[in-house]
Amino acid sequence: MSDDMYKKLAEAIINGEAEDAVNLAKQALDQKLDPLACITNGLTKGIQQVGELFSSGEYYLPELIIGADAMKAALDILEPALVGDQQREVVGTVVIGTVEGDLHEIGKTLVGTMLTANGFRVIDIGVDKSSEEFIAAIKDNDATMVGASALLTTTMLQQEKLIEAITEAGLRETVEIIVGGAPVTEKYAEQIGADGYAEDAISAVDIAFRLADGPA
Ligand code: B1M
Repeated sequence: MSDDMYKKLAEAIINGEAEDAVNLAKQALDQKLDPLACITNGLTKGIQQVGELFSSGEYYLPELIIGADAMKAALDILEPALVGDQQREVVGTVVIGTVEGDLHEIGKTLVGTMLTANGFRVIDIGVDKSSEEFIAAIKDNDATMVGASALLTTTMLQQEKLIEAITEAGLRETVEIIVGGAPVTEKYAEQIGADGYAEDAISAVDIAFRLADGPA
């Protein structure tokens, strides 16, 4: 039953059918399916397929936008179910955002939701955020961790600039920095001096817990 639902969710995203995606997401919750599995095996598979169709020239920008909007609509239903209503002790405060020049928000938001679900206080500053905006949010919220997402090979370079700016602002010893996003690799993260790299939202939580004990 769950495989069938994942397939339908993926198809709704590929076809850019937001209403279908929302109805399926609601059905999935009614059927007590695991919301994270629905996101990972259904919605994410669908949007990856949209990306491939875009790369191969079968889809153009409008289809990319429509697919992403359908995914966001379904995530609005599924993400609250990930967080639940449990009250926990705050593990740490994380400022999370997508770097300057980059408008991709879905993966960053999912990482933020999973961190929230696991007891972190998450300050999501949004997309296309400059180093100065990250730094202001760190200071305003006494953050102990920063998460920077980048989805483009061009904008991943901003992650390095962000780390440099945090160092110049005298905050490098007070915050742990995690980077991620489709083009980012563990090697790149090491090269630019990040404290952690995560390839998906679940490993982002693992890394955040590992780093939560405090700056190295
Ligand atoms: Co864009 N886009 N896009 N896009 N888009 C990609 C990234 C691309 C790979 C598509 C392709 O060509 N196959 C390609 C990048 C090529 C490259 O640089 N190598 C691309 C391009 C080219 C572009 C434009 C330049 C297109 C154009 O205008 N001609 C343009 C750039 C705009 C800009 O940012 N300045 C553009 C625009 C867009 C939309 C706005 C239409 C839309 C985003 C809408 C939105 O977010 N509101 C969009 C989409 C949807 C995609 C694809 C299809 C899907 C991205 C996504 O949401 N994935 C994408 C193709 C792909 O990735 N396969 C593509 C689902 C999400 C759950 O996964 O974001 O990878 P992801 O996040 C994962 C992990 O990466 C990780 O965990 C997440 C959850 O598992 N992760 C982190 C992410 N951030 C993390 C942070 C962490 C840790 C882990 O720590 C802090």
